[in-house]
Formats: sequence, C-alpha cells, structure tokens
Amino acid sequence: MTALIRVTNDADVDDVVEIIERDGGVVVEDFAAPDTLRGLWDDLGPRLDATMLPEDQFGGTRTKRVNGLFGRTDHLTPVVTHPLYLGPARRIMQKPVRRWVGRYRAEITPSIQIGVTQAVQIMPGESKQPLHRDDTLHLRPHPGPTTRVQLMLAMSDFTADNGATLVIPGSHHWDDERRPRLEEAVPTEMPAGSALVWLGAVWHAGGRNSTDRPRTGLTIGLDLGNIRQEENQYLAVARDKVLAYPQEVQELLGYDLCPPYLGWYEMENPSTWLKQSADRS
Ligand SMILES: O=C(O)CCC(=O)C(=O)O
Ligand SMILES: [Fe+2]
Repeated sequence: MTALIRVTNDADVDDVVEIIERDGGVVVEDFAAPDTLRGLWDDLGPRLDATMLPEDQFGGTRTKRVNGLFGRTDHLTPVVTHPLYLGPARRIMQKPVRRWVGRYRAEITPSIQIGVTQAVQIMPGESKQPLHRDDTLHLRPHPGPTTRVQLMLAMSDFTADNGATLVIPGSHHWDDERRPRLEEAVPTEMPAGSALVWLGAVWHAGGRNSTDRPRTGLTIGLDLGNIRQEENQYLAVARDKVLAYPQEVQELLGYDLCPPYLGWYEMENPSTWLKQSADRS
C-alpha cells in the first residue's frame, strides 16, 4: 500500500475533500503554527508527564492519554477551525437532506460537533494497537455516510518506528465483513506540526514504539451533530472556559442546535442560554 497523499497547508479545500473521500485521509504539512505547537506543549506536556500508565489493553499499557483538551489549553481554536480540517469536515458531513414537513419539502442540514479530544503519548516499548475504526462507536453500517472526521496533530515527529499512526488507505469503502490485515496498513510519517485528517471509517491503529523516546499526538474527532459525543464536552469543559471561546468553537463544543431541532434547552438554541449565562456572570 502506498502512504497517504501530503498537501501543503494552503491547499484548496475542494482538492483536499476529493482526496479524503477517495483515500480516506490526507496529511496536511505544517498544519499548526510553531507558536500553537509550543502553547500546546506548555499546557499539555506537564499533564502528560504526570499521567500514569493505564491498565487498559485496547488503549495500550504504555500509552498515556489526556482528555478534555478544550478545558486544559487555550491553543486549540486555530487547530479545530483550521480551514483544512473544519472545512473538509463540514463539507463531508453537513450534507443537506430533504424531508416533508406538512406541505413543505424542507432542506435540513445537520450540524457537526466535537466528539472527542485526546493527547496520545505512545511510550517506548508500546506495541501496536489493534486495527479499528473509530466510528465503530456510532454503530452505523459501512460503507455509509461519514459520521466522524478526525485529526491527529503530530506534537512530536511521527516515524515508522516510534508509533506513527498506521492507516489502511481506502478502507472506509469496505463493508463490515472485510477484516483488515496488518500488511495493508501504512505508517503515517510526518514531522511535528503536521497533521493527519482522516475519516472515522478508516481502519487504523497507533503503531509500535521501538525507539527510546515518546511519540506524542493530539487527536480531535468532529462528529455529525445528531450523534452522541464520545467524550461528554458539557462535563469536560467548564462553563467559564466555554465562554472564553469564539462562538464557532462554542457551537462545536455542543452549544448549538442540530437542525431541525435536536439539543434544545427550554425550547431554545443552547447558544442563547450560553449568551444569557455570560451576561449574568
Ligand atoms: O495514537 C495513534 O496514533 C492512534 C490512536 C487511536 O487510533 C485510538 O486510540 O483510537
Ligand atoms: Fe483510533
């Protein structure tokens, strides 16, 4: 298998969408600005250092994970709103559907939301994770409409021998019967600051780290707005932190309606309530 295509960070969104829909993913070079990467390390590095290794088997026994990232760092706005992440995520998932409502044929476009955030630090000696599809959580049949567009930002260099994410290009087209084989997977090698943008239906795994240094990545899942968040953002991000984000990020954190009417509070868009709570504080 050949590795995923690489694009520069000013590539055309249409081209990137076409690549992702065909291959299942793409690598965006120099995705995060050096200041952003430094800020992420300043905020998350000490937390990773203090994190114990888990007993978990699926997630690995030598892999550290730090969650709730929008509450733990202020440096994620340019990451989640990056035109080559949010742009393709919107284009791929926010497809309008037409439904009769009384005598009208309504065109309804779903929202998208942040479904999971995690820093993943694969320590020396960790073995390969089992191949999986992250959208298995959603229990939708494959192939089918995309319910997750995911990001893996390399916070350190990703190499074939330090645990670079293994990806099977094109595997989002497979049905639910076909079993993935390790020989089909290719490591997503990329320098720190670059990012892998891939679909939730693509078979992948964290790789084996046979070096003597950790491999650190930061992942975000953007999900269709009518699916339950994997990581509960309402609990993960304290309200004062939510209020400090620009409106677009607040909406992505879940303070928004998924049209026509999912997620209301007192029959209003939760963003209305969030604004009122900002006025009161
Ligand atoms: O760390 C990685 O490269 C991938 C991790 C992963 O796929 C997961 O934990 O679901
Ligand atoms: Fe995964």
